[in-house]
Amino acid sequence: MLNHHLAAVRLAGIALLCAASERADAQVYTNFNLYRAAIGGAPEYLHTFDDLAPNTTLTTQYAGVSFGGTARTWDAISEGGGGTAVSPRNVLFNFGTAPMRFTFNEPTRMVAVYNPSIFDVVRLTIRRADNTVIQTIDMPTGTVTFAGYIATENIAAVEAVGLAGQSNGTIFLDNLEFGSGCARIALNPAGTGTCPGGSGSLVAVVAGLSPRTLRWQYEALPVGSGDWHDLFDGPIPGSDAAAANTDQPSLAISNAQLTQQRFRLKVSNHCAAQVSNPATLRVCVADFNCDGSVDDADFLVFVTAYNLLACEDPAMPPGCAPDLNRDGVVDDADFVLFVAAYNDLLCP
Ligand SMILES: [Ca+2]
Ligand SMILES: [Ca+2]
Ligand SMILES: [Ca+2]
Repeated sequence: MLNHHLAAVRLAGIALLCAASERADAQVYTNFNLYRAAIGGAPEYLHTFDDLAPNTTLTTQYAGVSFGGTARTWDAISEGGGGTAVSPRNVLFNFGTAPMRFTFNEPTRMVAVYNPSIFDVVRLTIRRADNTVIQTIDMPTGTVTFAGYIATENIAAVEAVGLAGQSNGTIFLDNLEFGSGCARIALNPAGTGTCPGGSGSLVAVVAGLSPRTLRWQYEALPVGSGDWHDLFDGPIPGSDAAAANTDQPSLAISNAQLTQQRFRLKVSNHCAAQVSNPATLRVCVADFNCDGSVDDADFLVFVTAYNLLACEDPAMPPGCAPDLNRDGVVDDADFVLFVAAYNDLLCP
C-alpha cells in the first residue's frame, strides 16, 4: 500500500513536469546526493538542531526560518522515539498531532529534510505566500528517509504532519536545509605561481541552481586597475599567455608571461550574478627552469642567453625569458634584474 502510494506520488510528479515542460526544474528528490548535485552544491542554510537544549520550543532561533512555536528540539538518543538522528543528537519534534510549520524569511527555491522516524510517514506540504499548495511529498518510514524539493517559484512555507493511518501523530525531522538557489561563489579562487612560459590554474567553487553561466574575467594592467574584461578561450589580451576553460570553475592559463595578473570568476543564474574575489597568477620571472626557485641552474641559463645577446637568435630559449625587461636583448640591464631575483632565491 505504501509503495503503491509512493508510486502514485512519483507519477503525479512526472505529469507535473510534462505539463510545465518549459520549467522542468521543479522536482522531488529522495536521494540526498542527487539533490545536492541538482542544487549545485551546499544550500545557504543547514540546521541540525543540535546546538540547543532538548525540548526547546522553536520560534526564530535559527537563521532564515521561523517555526512559530510549532516545533521543539528533541534528544533522539537519550529520550528515544526519533529513530536514528541524522545529526546527533537533537531532532525536530511536533506537539501532539499538530503540524510543524516552517516559514522562510527570504526568497526560497529549495528545501530538504530527513525523516528519521521508524514509525511515521511524514507528509510535507509546500506552500506559496497565499497558502496555496505547490507540492505535497510523502516521506516513507522504516529507515531514515530524505526528501528534497526544487521549486520554480518561491516557497513561502512548509508544513510537516504525520500521515493519517501511517503515523501515530507525533513526528520527527532532522537536518532542515533550504536556500534561494541564487548563483554565488561558494569558495573564492586562491592565487598561484608559475614560471616564464609556464602554466597555472585558478579554481573557484560555485553554487546555485542550474542553468548557471560562468565566465572568468581578467584585469587589464596595471594590477589593481579594476578594469575587468570577460575572458574567452584563446590568447589573453595584453600578453602572450593563453586561457582555457574560461567558462568552467577551473581556469587554465598557459604560456604565462606577465609578472602578475589578476583574474576573477563571474557566476550568474535566474536570480543573481556574483563575482569572486580577484586571484593573482604570479610569474617567477627568473625561474627559467621552472623548479620553483631562482638559483645557479637559472644563472647558467641566463649566462648562455647573455652571451647570445639577441632574442632573435635561434639558440635562445623559446620566449626569450632571460630578457627580463622585454627590450629584445639580454644585456646588463637584465643582469641587474636577474641578480635581484637571485638574491630573493625563492619565488614569490
Ligand atoms: Ca540533529
Ligand atoms: Ca629555477
Ligand atoms: Ca633586455
